[in-house]
Amino acid sequence: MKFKKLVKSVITATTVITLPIMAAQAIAADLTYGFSQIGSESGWRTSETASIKAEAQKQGINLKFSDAQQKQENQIKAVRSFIAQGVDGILLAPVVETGWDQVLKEAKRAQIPVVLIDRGVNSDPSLYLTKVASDFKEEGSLAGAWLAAKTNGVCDIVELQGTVGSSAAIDRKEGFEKLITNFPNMKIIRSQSGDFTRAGGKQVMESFLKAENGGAGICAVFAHNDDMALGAILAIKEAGLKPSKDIIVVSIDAVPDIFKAMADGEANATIELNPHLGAPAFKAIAAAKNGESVDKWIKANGPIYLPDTAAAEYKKRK
Ligand code: GZL
Repeated sequence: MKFKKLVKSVITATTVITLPIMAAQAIAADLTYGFSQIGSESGWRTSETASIKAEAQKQGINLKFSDAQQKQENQIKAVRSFIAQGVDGILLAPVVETGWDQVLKEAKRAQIPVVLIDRGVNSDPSLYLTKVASDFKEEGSLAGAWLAAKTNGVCDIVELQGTVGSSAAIDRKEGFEKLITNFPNMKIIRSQSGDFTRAGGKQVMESFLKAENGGAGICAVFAHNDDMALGAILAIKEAGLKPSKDIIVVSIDAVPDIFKAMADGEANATIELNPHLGAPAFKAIAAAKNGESVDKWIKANGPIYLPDTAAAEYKKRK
């Protein structure tokens, strides 16, 4: 009798737990979101896309995905298409900060909540539900502070900027520059966009090396993302120099390959950028639909990683 009672209570308990989960998934299953993604320009971007798609699948959300190949006009077209399809919510990773007012007004008029993913816009905050993104100024400031400590505040720096006009590039630059103004002997001697790609980082670094006497005048390269840093490392090696020794390499994203470069003694530091932005985005839309207030900025900043833990981190992340 006792065993039967135990089995019965376990079945009841499981049913009690399972039902709400099934109900939640059932509710989620009726949800359709549109996701306008920038592209696949970097390792970080592709892992962010994979993470958001996985989270949607886990929650039983139907996610309509659009890859804009880094073109704003493709993103605007995608958002308009999501509005026409009457989706329940829109995730938008805005490639640049400007030019979104009109399409965000159209989404608002259609009463479809828009969540900015990863980057920001300079539109009125009333036009979107929230922004789920890192504080890029903090990332730039952290990179600058680490470099100042590494070089005792004496360093001529070349900078590989991200996509021109993107909030990530604008704010990382601002944070880094603001920090190094505290050190009179730290200055950015050359700065140009590599568009967040490896090829772009390599090409621009090659031009910096040529312009700076083969690299003799360069103490460090600050790259707005790891992919450009990895391209720069190739250029530094092709110029016959040792990356991380002759030229210090500091960047942002914490993609697996930068950990490999650090473990191989070719890079010095990376700041983690959280790619798992799906769960907080979906939670914000659900909260808004539930009549709850949602912060205008849901931050997701990460720590700095150095060579001492790189091999272990690479093993974990590759
Ligand atoms: C920053 C993000 C940047 C990454 C790059 O949040 O927008 O875009 O740092 C990516 O890797 O291209």
